[in-house]
Amino acid sequence: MKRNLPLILTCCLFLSGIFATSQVAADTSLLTVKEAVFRPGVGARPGVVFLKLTNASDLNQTLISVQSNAADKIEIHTHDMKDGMMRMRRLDALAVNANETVILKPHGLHLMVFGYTASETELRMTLSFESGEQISFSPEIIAYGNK
Ligand SMILES: [Cu+2]
Repeated sequence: MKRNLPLILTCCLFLSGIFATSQVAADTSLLTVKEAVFRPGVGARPGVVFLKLTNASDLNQTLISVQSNAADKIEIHTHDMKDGMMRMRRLDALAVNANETVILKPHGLHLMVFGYTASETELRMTLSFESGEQISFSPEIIAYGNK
C-alpha cells in the first residue's frame, strides 16, 4: 500500500476540478461510448478519461481491458472513501449490465492513462469486453484550464 501512496495523492489532486463535456461518440453494435474526454496529466502524471458506456443489449457485458495507440497502460479505476479520504482503487473488470449505462466521472469510476505520448494528436482507445466485443473511440482531449 505504501508503494501506491504517491500515485493515490497525485490522482486525487488531479481529479479535483475536472469537468467532462464532449460530443465525441463511438458506435459499435449495442455497446456505445458517449461524451468521452481525456485530460492529460501535468508532466509525467497519469491522465484520466471519463465517458458514458451504454449496453443497449439484453446481455450483461464486462469490460476487461483498455488499450491505446498513445499510452503505455490504461487501468480501470474507482474511488473509495476510506478513513475519511477518497482513494483510488484499480479494478480488474467493470460490469456493464444489460440495458444499463455506466458513467465514468470525476470522483468516481475513471480510466487512468499511464505513459501518454503527447506527440500523438489523437488518443485512440479500444475497450475490450469478456464477450470478445470491442469498441474503439477517440476521446476529446481537454487541457487544464479549458472546459
Ligand atoms: Cu485513477
